[in-house]
Amino acid sequence: MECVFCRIIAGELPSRKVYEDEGFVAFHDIRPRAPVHVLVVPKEHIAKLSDYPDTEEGQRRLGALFRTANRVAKALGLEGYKLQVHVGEKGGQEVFHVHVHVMGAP
Ligand code: DGP
Repeated sequence: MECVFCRIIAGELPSRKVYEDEGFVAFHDIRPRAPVHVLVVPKEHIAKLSDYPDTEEGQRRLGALFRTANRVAKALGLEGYKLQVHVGEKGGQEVFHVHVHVMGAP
């Protein structure tokens, strides 16, 4: 397995996990840019946000990603926060497994 986030999800690499359910996991970013900076990651491997199919099913999965990001922010006690997604190399994406950055201060 080459994808670093798939390896974290599989438990092959360590992470500071803050949330997990059947479809998603959230863990602290290794290079935090805010007092609280976690990544919300779907367990399914999908390389980038723009790869979600433009179908009802694709939109449901995309919606679930953002609903989970809100749930994680709430669980971390963040009243206000920033959600960030880098899409593609030219969008600053480094890890090609979809993830939402959740950044804020408790
Ligand atoms: P980006 O692809 O640019 O949206 O950001 C990827 C983020 O993932 C970056 O902020 C650093 C973080 N990251 C990269 N590798 C690891 C890792 O092995 N563990 C953790 N916890 N975070 C990582």
